[in-house]
Amino acid sequence: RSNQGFTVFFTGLSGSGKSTIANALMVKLMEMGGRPVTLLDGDVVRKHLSSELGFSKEHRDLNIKRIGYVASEITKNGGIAICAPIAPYTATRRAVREMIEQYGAFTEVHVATSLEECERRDRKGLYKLAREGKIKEFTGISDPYEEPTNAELIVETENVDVDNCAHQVILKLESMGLI
Ligand code: GGZ
Repeated sequence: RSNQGFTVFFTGLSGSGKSTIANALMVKLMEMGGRPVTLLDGDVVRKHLSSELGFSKEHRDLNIKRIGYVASEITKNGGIAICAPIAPYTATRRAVREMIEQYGAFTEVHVATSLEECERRDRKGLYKLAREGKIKEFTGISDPYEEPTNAELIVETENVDVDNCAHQVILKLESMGLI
């Protein structure tokens, strides 16, 4: 198996299941041993790396570029980076891809839970607040989400459990010769 570093970059709406799948993937990759695995989850990054940022296009882009930079350093050093932000803009995702592909592989995973389903679940009550106008610039409601067209993998979460979604990523990484 190869020793090159790589990044798995999840993108999808708030509440799509990115964090949950990313966590399950992290556990599976850690169990395999070998390279260190670093999870850069949206919430954690916003707390520790992007605490001054809001949700304007400029701030989202800066947030994603910071995540991309950290992931590129991990990838360069032979590690595994798992990123799980919304990353709503195609051009920004492409910029991160280009930064990381200088050093290793980049696998974009679209967690393609529909807006209807995310809003139906509304795990944190944010969609309700967004509909009421109490959260501005909310992705999918009052702010854009540009659907990926070149993701290495699209996972559906509506009839598939978390473990199965994470396993699909593992299979993709195996087929790419990365693990
Ligand atoms: C989108 C928002 C917003 C707005 C707060 N729009 O479900 P969550 O709570 O835990 O995940 C969302 C998270 C999005 O942060 P990211 O860093 O992933 O976004 S981006 O990639 O666009 O930089 C949500 C919460 O922050 N949240 N306000 N207006 N999500």
